[in-house]
Amino acid sequence: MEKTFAIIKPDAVEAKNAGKILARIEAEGFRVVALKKHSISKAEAEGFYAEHKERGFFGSLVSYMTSGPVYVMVLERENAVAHWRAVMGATNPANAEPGTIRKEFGESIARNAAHGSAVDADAAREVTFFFSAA
Ligand code: 3AN
Repeated sequence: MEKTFAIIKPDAVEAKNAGKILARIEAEGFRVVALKKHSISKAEAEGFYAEHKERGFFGSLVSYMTSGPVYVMVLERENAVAHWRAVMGATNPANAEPGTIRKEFGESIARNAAHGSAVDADAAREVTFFFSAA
């Protein structure tokens, strides 16, 4: 069994889509290992997205991720990292496949409803970023 880290982002929580996204997570066979509603601080957002700090959208990304509460989660199933990325769909909802979370709930590339770790090593780092033990 593999674990991944996921966020239901501020736009989806604000739009009351968190329950629908959680239902989809369960329908996809994930076990929710850990879950908390959390208001991300500026320092946390800057650390979490440090790989993007030179990008033009970094400031707006940090503002957006701190604009309202999120749900942070540890999810487990076989092939969890790749499967959650597939269920989320492409970063830009306009390019996401029909039936994916970002196609259904994402507003734009900047407000795209969900986060998922890109690779195993990121998942391990991201889980420990928000959870002391999982
Ligand atoms: P993903 O979340 O699909 O791994 P990344 O790691 O390239 O995508 O980007 C992290 C986050 O930064 C995205 N989820 C999105 O919210 C934001 N982002 C990425 N590219 C852009 C962009 N061109 N303009 C605005 N925000 C962006």
